[in-house]
Amino acid sequence: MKDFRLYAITGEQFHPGRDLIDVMEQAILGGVDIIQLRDKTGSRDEVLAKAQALRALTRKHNVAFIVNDYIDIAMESDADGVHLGQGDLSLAEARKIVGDKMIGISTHAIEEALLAEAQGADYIGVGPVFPTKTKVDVVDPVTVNYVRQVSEQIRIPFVAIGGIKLHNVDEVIAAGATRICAVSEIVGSSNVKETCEAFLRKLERGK
Ligand code: 3NM
Repeated sequence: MKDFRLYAITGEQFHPGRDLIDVMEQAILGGVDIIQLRDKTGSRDEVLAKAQALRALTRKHNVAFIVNDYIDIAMESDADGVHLGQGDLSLAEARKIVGDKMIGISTHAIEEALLAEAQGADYIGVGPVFPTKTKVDVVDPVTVNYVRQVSEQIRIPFVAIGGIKLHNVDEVIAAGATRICAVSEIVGSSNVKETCEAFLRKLERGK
């Protein structure tokens, strides 16, 4: 698996009137090295079309591309991987379908993180660190304490997520995160590229 530092997830509700591909290209130009398509509202055909467009974009820039939830669309668009939630397909079933593509799993407690690692996840999401309105029906914030716990106990790559902004990311880095994911702070920014560059400067300093 190609490693990554700054992970951007799509969130079209945060950039009305701005084109998805343009916004994600700005994020890539700002240094994002992995992109996830997360679309909870579109039809399957719409999600597939977006996946194909993002696959072309990410290929052009040599950036990893992940599809949330839709394992079939991840395969059909030749994404680099799929991201699953706790309630989704089991890791063993997903692995049978995707082969050596990446599988990421959202975790909200150390037991889930340990299980995902034992079952062969390629990376885990760790969150929501702070309150977020982007993901509905998510658990209460896990705080930076969970980030610290994971950084001490988990060996596979993990990415901190949930309510992460430029003004609070230093705390997350101080707790041991070396990979950061944001939705609203990145794609809702009036200058997506500069926001990504600012996140990366903070990640660099935190090393
Ligand atoms: N997953 P924002 S939190 C997609 O904790 C997602 O698993 C989470 O959006 C998790 O950066 C989240 O706008 C939303 O808060 C993150």
